[in-house]
Amino acid sequence: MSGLTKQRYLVTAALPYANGPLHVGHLAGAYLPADVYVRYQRLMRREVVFVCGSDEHGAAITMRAHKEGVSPREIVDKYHVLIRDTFQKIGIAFDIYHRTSEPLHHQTSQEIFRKLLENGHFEERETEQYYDESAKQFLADRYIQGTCPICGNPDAYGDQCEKCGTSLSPDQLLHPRSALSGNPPVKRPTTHWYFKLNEHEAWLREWINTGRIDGKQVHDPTTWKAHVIGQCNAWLDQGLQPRAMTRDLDWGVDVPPDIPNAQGKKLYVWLDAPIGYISATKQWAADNRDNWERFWKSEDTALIHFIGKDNIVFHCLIFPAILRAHGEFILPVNVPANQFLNLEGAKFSTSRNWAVWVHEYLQELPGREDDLRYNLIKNMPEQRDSEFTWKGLQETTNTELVGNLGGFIQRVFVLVHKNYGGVVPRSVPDQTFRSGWNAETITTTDQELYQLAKKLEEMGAHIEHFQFRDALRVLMEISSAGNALLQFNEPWKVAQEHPEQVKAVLFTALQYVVALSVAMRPFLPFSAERLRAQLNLSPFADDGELVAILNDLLEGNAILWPDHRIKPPEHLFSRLPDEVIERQIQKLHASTPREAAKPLNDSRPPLKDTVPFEIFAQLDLRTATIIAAEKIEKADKLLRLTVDLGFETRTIVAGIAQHYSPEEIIGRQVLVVANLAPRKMRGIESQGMVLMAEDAQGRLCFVRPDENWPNGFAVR
Ligand code: B3M
Ligand code: ZN
Repeated sequence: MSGLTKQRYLVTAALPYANGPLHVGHLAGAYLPADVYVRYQRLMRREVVFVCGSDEHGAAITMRAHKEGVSPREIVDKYHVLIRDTFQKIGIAFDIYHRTSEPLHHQTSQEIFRKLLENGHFEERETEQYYDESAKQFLADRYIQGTCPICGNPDAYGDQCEKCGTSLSPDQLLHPRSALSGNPPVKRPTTHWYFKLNEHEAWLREWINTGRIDGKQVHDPTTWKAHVIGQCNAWLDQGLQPRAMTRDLDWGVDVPPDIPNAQGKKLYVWLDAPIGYISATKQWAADNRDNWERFWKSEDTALIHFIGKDNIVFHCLIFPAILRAHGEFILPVNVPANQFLNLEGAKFSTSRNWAVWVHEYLQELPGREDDLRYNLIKNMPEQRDSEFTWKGLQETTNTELVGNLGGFIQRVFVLVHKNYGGVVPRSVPDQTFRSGWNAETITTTDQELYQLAKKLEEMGAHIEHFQFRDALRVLMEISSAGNALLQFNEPWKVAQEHPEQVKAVLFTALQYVVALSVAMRPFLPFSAERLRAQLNLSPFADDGELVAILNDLLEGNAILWPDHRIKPPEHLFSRLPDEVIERQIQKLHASTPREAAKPLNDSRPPLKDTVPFEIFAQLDLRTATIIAAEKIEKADKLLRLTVDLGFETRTIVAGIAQHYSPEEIIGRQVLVVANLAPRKMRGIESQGMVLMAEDAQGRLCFVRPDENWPNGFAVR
């Protein structure tokens, strides 16, 4: 291709915010692909360092601390440990799992900030920003809530409406309020350092699309994913603007204090977080008596960022611009971002607890790390969004791991023990048998060894092109061919008449098993290690095992020799029973807030989070009377009501048709939420809401004044 062969690899995986546990969507998005890639490179004896760590700054952390009523420090300490341990238990083989709260990181970030400032890459700008007078602080976008101008959601955030997904700026919110106090914020002037991203637009466009900088080829764009390049170009086409790289906050990396006006200013989290990759490398180098600059300042290093698609602009445009503005650093040769994984037909949602938490999975399904890894790699959202389902996990485990892969290995072990007492047989050269790749083809062990090498190369090529699903498919094709080899030659039947042929078939099958044990390692590290032990081979050193067997196979050499003794058969995988899957499906549904009330003895719904009085006061509740009611065609739950508010009449669509007939409610007094954003239901605009009480069976009754009261008066 482009002759961009590199001497070493620096692989990064997005630094998770230390504000909550990991779910399987995170794994499939960035960590598993990175881990497969790194493990493969180690098996190819390539120098690779794999860094990650906790992202401990930013509103994600302080919001969580605010919610739990503890300090940001307590939050990051708790989740850093939980996440680090979870990664380790699911087999993500980082060389270092660092933290952005470490002094080394603060120092590194400050140095880079200073260099950018000295080189004239910032401009100081004064702008007006929202400030909470009672909390006495400026408000990050996330800390401003208000009504979404697009969908009317009253709880949209200053950066995004989570209901309709629109990204917003705080100024677009209607009726903004502070998430800290609930008060309307005021505008105050403040000064920040803006990185002149606009000055980098031209070379970024060239670099992304052609892989060239100043005419020099530094990456191969044909290996980049189309959706990554597409997203970058969409940003570039809108024109890049200067971006504020500092914030008024009290948690984060300080702007170096000797810089004028630094007082109270912190680095923007998206400036310091990617620098976390550099500080992690520095710490790794210090721990291993190595030189970090080999990895960040040498064109011989391939820097690769594994991330989810929501981080593309930061890793493909903003961070590269910062690295280049700094002047000493290399740029990534690829950013193989994944799309999103969904869960049982819906998006993962931390707030609704619609998630499969990895630490809980590890506890509740012990010993099934590889079952999960396999399923997630098979369904990895490489090119488009994909989905995790529990039934799917059961299917891949029982059919593909237990049935295909485990079944083949088990049969070989059993046959070798039955026929040869567990000792690898010595077969005569050129003995022929049917090939596992095609029943019609008569083959020899030599030809099969060559075929095996070709398949391993095919698998490796997919991994090098970030096609992990395809690589896994090729792995399973090797196992399927092994099964077919046994099926076509039936060594259990012909043992008596054709002992030489049986020897050759089982000898060949053993070579397949050894090849699988190595090829499984990137995807299924736990089972690969167990299989290695069963084969009575030394444990993995992750140091060129794959390239070693490839060289042997290509030279026509066996990779397991006659007279070697293997251990007795043991199952590598086990079936996932229905009960386990059913329990997990139930748990998932039971733990979402809406469902939570049902199965408990006390079937009253759980209390919602406390809200400040100011939020309650924003609701405009009024007395009203229903003056007309009618059924709505083809909507058997809805009634169309006309209510008199004293000063006007309104149409309200209410989901009460299964509880009340229109006739029985006309003339009834009710309470109405009068300032609810209008909503269309069945084509009718509903201009408010009638308050109802609901019991455990879902029955409804009206809430109303206890004596006849004039309409249109406030309820408080
Ligand atoms: N913590 C955002 C995220 O988890 C962020 C990634 C940082 S990578 C430098 O989506
Ligand atoms: Zn919205």
